[in-house]
Amino acid sequence: TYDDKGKMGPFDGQLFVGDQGQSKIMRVDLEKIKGRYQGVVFPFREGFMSGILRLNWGADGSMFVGMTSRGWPATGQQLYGLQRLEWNGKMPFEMKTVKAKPDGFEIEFTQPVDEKRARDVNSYEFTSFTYKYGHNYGSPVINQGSCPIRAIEVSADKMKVRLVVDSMRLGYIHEIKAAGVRSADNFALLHNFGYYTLNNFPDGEKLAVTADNKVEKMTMDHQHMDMGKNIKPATAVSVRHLTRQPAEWTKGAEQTISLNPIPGLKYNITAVTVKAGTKVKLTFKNSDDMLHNVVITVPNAADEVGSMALKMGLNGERMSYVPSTPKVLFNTSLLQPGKSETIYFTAPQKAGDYPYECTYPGHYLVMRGIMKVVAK
Ligand SMILES: [Cu+2]
Repeated sequence: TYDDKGKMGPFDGQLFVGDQGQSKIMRVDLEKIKGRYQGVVFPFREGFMSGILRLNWGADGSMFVGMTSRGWPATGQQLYGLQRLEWNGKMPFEMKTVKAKPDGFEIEFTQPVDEKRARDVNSYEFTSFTYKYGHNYGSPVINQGSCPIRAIEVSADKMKVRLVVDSMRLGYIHEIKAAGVRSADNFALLHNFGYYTLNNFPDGEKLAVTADNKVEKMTMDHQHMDMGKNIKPATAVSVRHLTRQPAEWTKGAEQTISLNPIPGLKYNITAVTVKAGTKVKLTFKNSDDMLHNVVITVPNAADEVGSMALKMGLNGERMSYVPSTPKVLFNTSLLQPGKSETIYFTAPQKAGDYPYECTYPGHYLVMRGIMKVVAK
């Protein structure tokens, strides 16, 4: 639904889109370049009670949010719901919009920015990517590439930042992170990322790169980025993810667990008991039409690990959405529909309830179970 009278404050003319599965509302700003629409999407409001289906304006300018999770599970745990969203009149510090430029982007903010931080190349990160489209559910992210920033200029009123950006690609989505930008009052952004889909470059003047606006990431950051690329994906062999039976298990596994997804974002088994120290063989067969994994955590860590996975963003899929934290004990790879994987592990020595969950974004709140470890 469009905001046509500034009902949500600074976002007059923008489009709000509800998401059923993730129970959140996104904010979209479009521009027409050479006859074709393109634009940017930001997170707007999260944490609704059920799956969002319909947004509509009330006579008082508030937004009515109609919800259900019947037939498809949602992050909001209620079966159905109706909530009302109202602007409290306070100006949030947000990226109001992002516009394409012939040589980069211009970010407009809702409040004046701190100039020093806004001029700092380390305040931003730009990455382009696309999706591999196909008949299976859940297209993977492919062809990621970084977009180095060459120049930054802050407008006189401090409301806009113009960036000269390399390696922008037509037909690609550009992730725009501005985590380091602060308002003049030193507030962080309420949401510090957005996604711009570039169909055409606009005409217009390019920004001349001068000694004054030129920027370059320090060598140190390049090293960081390279190190990031060399991080072993979670599919590499580790104790957490052994896909071959250990040689010392001469008598084989002592217990076998077979998991598969069932409709409604669930596992076929939601509770399993193992004795402490048991040699376990766990097979996960992804018989579903979307991507899933199995991640076993230490007791009471399911929510924390699930939300860490959610924050992995573009790196998530490469890492099977398994965050690097000691709270993850064992995990399978992220499995494409129709694929199957077996992992081998020794059950913890300490008795307790060890959760297992799918950490694919949006699944962990519902797709989970408990591995109960009992004393031998
Ligand atoms: Cu899943």
